[in-house]
Amino acid sequence: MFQSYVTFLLSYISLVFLYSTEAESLIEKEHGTNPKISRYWIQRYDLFSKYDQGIEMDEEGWYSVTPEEIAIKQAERCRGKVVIDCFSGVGGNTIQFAKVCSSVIAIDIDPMKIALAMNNAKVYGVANRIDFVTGDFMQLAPSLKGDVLFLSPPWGGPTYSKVESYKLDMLLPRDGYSLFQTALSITPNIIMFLPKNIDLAQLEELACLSSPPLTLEIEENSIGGEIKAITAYFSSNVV
Ligand code: MGP
Ligand code: SAH
Repeated sequence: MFQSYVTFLLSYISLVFLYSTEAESLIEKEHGTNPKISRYWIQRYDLFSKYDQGIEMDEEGWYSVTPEEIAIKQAERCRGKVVIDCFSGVGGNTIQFAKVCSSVIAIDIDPMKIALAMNNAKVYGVANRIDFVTGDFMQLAPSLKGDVLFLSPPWGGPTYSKVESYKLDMLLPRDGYSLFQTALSITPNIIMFLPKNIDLAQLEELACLSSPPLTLEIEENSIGGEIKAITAYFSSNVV
């Protein structure tokens, strides 16, 4: 009796094991061969070190998420503050803010992104430290209050790097000037995550939209020696 129970248990465990390895290799095959995803999937542990613990992505999430090492650095600058992540995506930045900030509001217009960000925040054990909001940042802005605004808007897809000099009016859902003016109505402490080919002179113009001009610090973000993006820190000296 005991022997047949053990045999049954062993067969059940091997079936579950076989099924899960098969499921994993199916996902690996799907992501590894999908031309839109494979180049990001190869970098999955740079994006989320806990990728294997249940991280979920969609296509836009794959090409937009802030690599973890960069998100940690950006979050460190906001330690102890109330941060609004205005374009949260699948949560690359939101999760790191939640670890060190006093509170985090994560906004995204796409309900699927909010669902993915919630799942991913659970993987990192920080979901209960985040207020998730599905909505349009531009419309929600008048009701928002926070110490720091983090803007990582859509850049128009992976083709952003085809132009020599990326202009602020190429950002979505509105041009960078309108986005920045809206952000300024909430706080002067604004962080923008932008393409590596952004026109730096235009960022100086943004700083001058405030009087006196905001201080502006530009940070080049690299992973393994390769420049990935640029972070612009605007502030009236609070950040
Ligand atoms: P990339 O240049 O598309 O990727 O984006 P990669 O792997 O550097 O390509 P390579 O083949 O040139 O090596 C670089 C980083 O920019 C990504 O990891 C994202 O963090 C960020 N990023 C890219 N896009 C298209 C967006 C976007 O639309 N919005 C935001 N917020 N970030 C983006
Ligand atoms: N920083 C994020 C990636 C953001 S990608 C991360 O690390 O995961 C940009 C996000 O902006 C997308 O998820 C898109 O759905 C969202 N978005 C686009 N228009 C928006 C709007 N008007 N208001 C709020 N979110 C918007």
